[in-house]
Amino acid sequence: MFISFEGLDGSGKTTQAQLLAETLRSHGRDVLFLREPGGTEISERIREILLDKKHLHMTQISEILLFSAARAQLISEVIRPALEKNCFVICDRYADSTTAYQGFGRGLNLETVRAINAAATGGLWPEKTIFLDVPISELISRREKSGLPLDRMESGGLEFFERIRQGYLHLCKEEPRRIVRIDGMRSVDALRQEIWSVLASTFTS
Ligand code: T5A
Repeated sequence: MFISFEGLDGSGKTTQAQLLAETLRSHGRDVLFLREPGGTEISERIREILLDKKHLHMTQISEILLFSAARAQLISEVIRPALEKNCFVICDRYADSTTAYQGFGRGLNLETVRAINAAATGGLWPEKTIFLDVPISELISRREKSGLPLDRMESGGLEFFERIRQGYLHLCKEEPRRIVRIDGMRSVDALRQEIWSVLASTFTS
């Protein structure tokens, strides 16, 4: 089974994706936890290029092709082989990030984004996607508390992130059976429980 987590930077996806992986392991399941971009030698090298603030001049088409190249490599080397062994694959971001960030955020033509996603994924999509929805004001406050510097993608500005959030909401409406919006303004434990109950029916069906 393939499950992805989506949301804006700092929305708590990684925390929840890791908790889900731990819970599934405690139920005796084989689980592979991955983050995008990354997860193979080639994909990790592409990640460094994409997040490096030295590369502020990267063109939008280079950006989408690099995210997609990292994904194609991860699917071929890691995700498909794991799914063939009946492993649970939990991915912190997947191709919905490309639609939200490069399509809605950067403003690339959505048909072009769709075609690139189709080529990179070869039609492989998660059974369920959890979208953790958190207001941008809360994300800014979490980021300030963390004291961490912004990477290249995080330097896009407030309007960029508002467009991305609208993109995710659009995707939730377009694919309501796959993508589940969860209000991320709750405690880590309350979210963990809600996500588990949302996914429980998927695990047993
Ligand atoms: N990108 C990626 C694209 O543009 N296109 C693509 O196709 C893909 C795949 C990746 C960047 O690349 C972009 C999106 C990104 O900008 P990244 O470094 O991998 O960047 O970072 P993110 O995926 O954005 O993840 P982050 O690690 O920054 O944030 P998360 O995973 O959303 O959040 P998390 O769990 O690390 O939590 C963030 C902070 O909030 C706290 C945590 O303790 C942590 O400090 N927190 C909570 N606080 C209050 N309440 C809760 N419920 C909380 N849950 C967590």
